[in-house]
Amino acid sequence: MENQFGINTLAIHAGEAPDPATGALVPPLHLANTFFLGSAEEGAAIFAGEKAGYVYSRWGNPTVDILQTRVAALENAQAALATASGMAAISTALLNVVRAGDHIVAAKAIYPSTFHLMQSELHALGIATTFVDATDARNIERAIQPNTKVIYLESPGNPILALCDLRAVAALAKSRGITTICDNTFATPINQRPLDFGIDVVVHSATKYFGGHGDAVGGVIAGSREIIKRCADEPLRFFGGILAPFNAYLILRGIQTLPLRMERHNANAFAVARHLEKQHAVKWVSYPGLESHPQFALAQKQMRGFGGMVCFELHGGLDAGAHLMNAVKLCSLAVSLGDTRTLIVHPASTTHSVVSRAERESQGVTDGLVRLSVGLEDVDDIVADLERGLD
Ligand code: LCS
Repeated sequence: MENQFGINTLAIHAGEAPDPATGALVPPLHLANTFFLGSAEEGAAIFAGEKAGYVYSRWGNPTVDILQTRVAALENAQAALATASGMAAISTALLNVVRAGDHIVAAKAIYPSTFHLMQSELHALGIATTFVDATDARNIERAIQPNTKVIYLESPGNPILALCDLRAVAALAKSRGITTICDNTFATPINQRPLDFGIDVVVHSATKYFGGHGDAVGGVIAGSREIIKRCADEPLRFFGGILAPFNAYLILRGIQTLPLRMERHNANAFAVARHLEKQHAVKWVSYPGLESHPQFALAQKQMRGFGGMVCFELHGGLDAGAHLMNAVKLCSLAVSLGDTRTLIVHPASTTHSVVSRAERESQGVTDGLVRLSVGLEDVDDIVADLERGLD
């Protein structure tokens, strides 16, 4: 199907067929934990891998399978694997490759829980990480050690929207036999497809744009058949971070409108970013579609749209950030992103409060930084709400 249809069609149809039992066009929600094996002989054949069949929902579920096929089609991947959350996708993708004694090179301007996972949890398992400014591939190259097994990227990165040159990093990693993993949550496959640039594995928090309505936590890994099979058969099956079928159903429902929603997210965020650039209270704005973005040229090269995330620095630091959070009415003061509604957050006091001040500032997360997940409302209403706060 991937080769025949455009991305709008795939978002609606990939992985689906009318239910053979009923003809229902909406994918059935299979809640069964366990599946009838038929007979001792059929059961043995399924267990031996000689016959296809579901056994137990932690090993595979028909509703979850539809989501996996759909995301694989959107990311131009051979296969995909759904997980309980974005963090489950990231930890599964990493633990699929790294063992005690191995080393990771990671972009430093990334989602703080991912940073923590590597810096603390994986560190405790004997897996070391060097964090670098990944906006320059040469910094990644310099950090590679003989035991480096993974290069981990997030582009655009959370929250300051720094980009990584996906093609350059993929080429560098391939020449050294290192696996590349890229978190594509902010861009979505509508705006960027890392595998097309040679990246090995894409991870997503499906909690965000995929679901799109703020009502289902989930994650997805996409990559080669071989990598995905290993993730499914080993870390996911035994650490157990699988996606619940109901959340798969909700995320599948969300993905049908992903291309349409991303068009509006892209347009609204662009307009808000341009508007913010003209405000006296704003020191700078980061949005990959603005000419003022330090990697504007790279954004033009590897992104088809620039996404719904905008961040900006207020002149007044912490106090100005707090004032804006309290003054806005339409924008909801809340973490997360990718919802239909506009969400606003002040990272220094929330998402990044777990990161030390020095680390936070080295990632560009200063006291006056504000992050917006621009929603699908009328853009004039979003702008008017922000103006009220900035006044
Ligand atoms: N990757 C990125 C880029 C994220 O922004 C997040 C969550 C995750 C992975 C983890 O996904 P989850 O396990 O929550 O599904 N980002 C959040 C944020 O910026 N605020 O709240 C959550």
